[in-house]
Amino acid sequence: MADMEGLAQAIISGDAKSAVELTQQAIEEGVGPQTVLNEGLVAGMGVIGKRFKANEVYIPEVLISARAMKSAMEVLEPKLAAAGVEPISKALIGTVQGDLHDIGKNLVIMMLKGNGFEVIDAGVDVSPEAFVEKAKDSGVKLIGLSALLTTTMPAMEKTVKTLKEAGVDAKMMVGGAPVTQAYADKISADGYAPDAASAVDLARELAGL
Ligand code: B1M
Repeated sequence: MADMEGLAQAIISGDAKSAVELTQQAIEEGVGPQTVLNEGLVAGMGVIGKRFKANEVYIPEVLISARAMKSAMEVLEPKLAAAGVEPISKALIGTVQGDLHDIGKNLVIMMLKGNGFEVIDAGVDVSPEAFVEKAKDSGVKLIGLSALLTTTMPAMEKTVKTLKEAGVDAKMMVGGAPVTQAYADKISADGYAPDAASAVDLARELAGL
């Protein structure tokens, strides 16, 4: 029987092998990929986040959990993507310059893919100029910026400004733990989403769907 608690625990203890096995097992048993994502992977990472904040675990443990989550995500991603048929729109998403956090960004990407978007993953530590280049090359009409550090939020503002100055005609959505609606308004982004599920709703709205 699908073991979501065990999967969350595998993420917490950073056991990539079990995380992958339990993810595969759940999918084989017909558990929906979004349930596996929310009740297993995100739940486990949430616990690690709280423990990290309370100084109960440190960066190496967090990193090991993050790797376990990434491995399980590799199994889950095609299943989420398979839920979509033809891409309903195309988006470019990356973590801003100076910021290496990519778990939230990857979740947003997976959720968007699972909801029928084609997504170009720009990666992490993406400079404003690299965003401009990728946006122009791909012709996307939707760009997503993620930031997890208060110190990289200015890079988010700079990226929005640089994209606009370069004449990139795309809607820009922002997110990440320290980002707020007020900040999105301040930097003239087109929208803010607090989590991956709302990011899908926002992306649909900004894409005019
Ligand atoms: Co970092 N880190 N970290 N870290 N880390 C935080 C963010 C921190 C809050 C921890 C803390 O002190 N309590 C803190 C930031 C403090 C601040 O700025 N206010 C912090 C720090 C300080 C640092 C370092 C500076 C630590 C150091 O070296 N001294 C360093 C910086 C490295 C860098 O980026 N240059 C660092 C490093 C790391 C690791 C490498 C160890 C690892 C990252 C691994 C990886 O991403 N591959 C890591 C992790 C894992 C965390 C915590 C524990 C978890 C982050 C995470 O993945 N959360 C985090 C503490 C915490 O959050 N409690 C912390 C789970 C993820 C699903 O949530 O990313 O918020 P989140 O994404 C959500 C939403 O925000 C939203 O949807 C997602 C899903 O619902 N969302 C979007 C995200 N992007 C979006 C984009 C959108 C829309 C919604 O539209 C485009």
